[in-house]
Amino acid sequence: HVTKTSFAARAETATHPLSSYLFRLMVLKNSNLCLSADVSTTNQLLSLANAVGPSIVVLKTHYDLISNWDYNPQTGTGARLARIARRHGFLIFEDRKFGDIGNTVQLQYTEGTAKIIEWSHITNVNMVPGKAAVDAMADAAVRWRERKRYEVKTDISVGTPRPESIDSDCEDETVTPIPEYSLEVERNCNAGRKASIVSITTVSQHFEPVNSPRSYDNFDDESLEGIEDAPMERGLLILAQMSSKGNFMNREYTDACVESAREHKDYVMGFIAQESLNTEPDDQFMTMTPGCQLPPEDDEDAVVEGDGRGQQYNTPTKIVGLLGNDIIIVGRGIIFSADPVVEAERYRRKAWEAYQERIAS
Ligand code: 5BU
Repeated sequence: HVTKTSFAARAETATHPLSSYLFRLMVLKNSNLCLSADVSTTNQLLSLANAVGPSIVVLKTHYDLISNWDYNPQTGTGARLARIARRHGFLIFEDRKFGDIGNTVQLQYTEGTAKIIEWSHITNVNMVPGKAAVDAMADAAVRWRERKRYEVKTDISVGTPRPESIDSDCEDETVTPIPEYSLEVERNCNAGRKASIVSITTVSQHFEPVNSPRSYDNFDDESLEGIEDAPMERGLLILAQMSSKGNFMNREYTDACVESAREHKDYVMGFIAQESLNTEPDDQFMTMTPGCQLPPEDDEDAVVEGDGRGQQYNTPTKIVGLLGNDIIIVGRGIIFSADPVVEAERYRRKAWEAYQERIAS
């Protein structure tokens, strides 16, 4: 199912607004590269994102690999990464591989320490527990978007409704008003399932103006030309196939993933898979593919097979050209190279050439 349709044309027909945005970004940056930023500290993550930003269209995170992840929603690691993403024009993809009952994944997605939905445009789900996980995440995303639109309209941020009993003893809690705006913070303890206002904030705390002062030295303003803001949307990739040796994702499982994606076209952007899974004329899904490495530049015929720990590698040419995937996901191939910026460019070029050859053939 290798499509020869260009990314530009697919931007026009994509059913998901984030997919459409991502296709346009790909055309603008001549890039179908996703960096898997598997580093250990917040500083490493942010510097890498800032340095490699111009070459990539997606940055994949495992937030739980970061030893000092700062959970503050306004000033923490997620919010800072989101600002870098906005500056360079790339989407953030938290590779969380949610895999539990619907109610639990919904809470893990929107609540808890990391509040992934707040800073990550895209995340993914392991569908082994069944389709309900996807349904629940789609539902959470709809409610998130409505809440965000409400916040923008009214300048207030609304907390997630909680069962009455949990909030009933919150009277003792001291809630500090945000001094900058010196507005009374109202805490509605007994709102039950009704949304309660927990803090007042301005739109600019969530959405930094495009022409705000840049705090990163090596950022090239020119690269922003033509890049518009990502739509206020969230997207999901279904984990349909894995790169690791001996994985249990068989055809029946993969088919169920495709079925679920078709049921949620306005939320599911596509798949993490090893081949394109668009089989029906209406299928508009994107495929992102991990397990990608290039042989060293001075030994291009060398074979890179795996990492000795179950990972299996293919080249960008095979992944994009032969198997029809859209975006390559590269981690150690770039991060562990002598110069990640130069190496990211080499991967970008190879994957883009493979795409150009695919649509020209
Ligand atoms: P690598 O360093 O390029 O091997 O890293 C690959 C990344 O992609 C790493 O973060 C994995 O967790 C992730 N990954 C993968 O390798 N294979 C898969 O099938 C899926 C994710 Br899903």
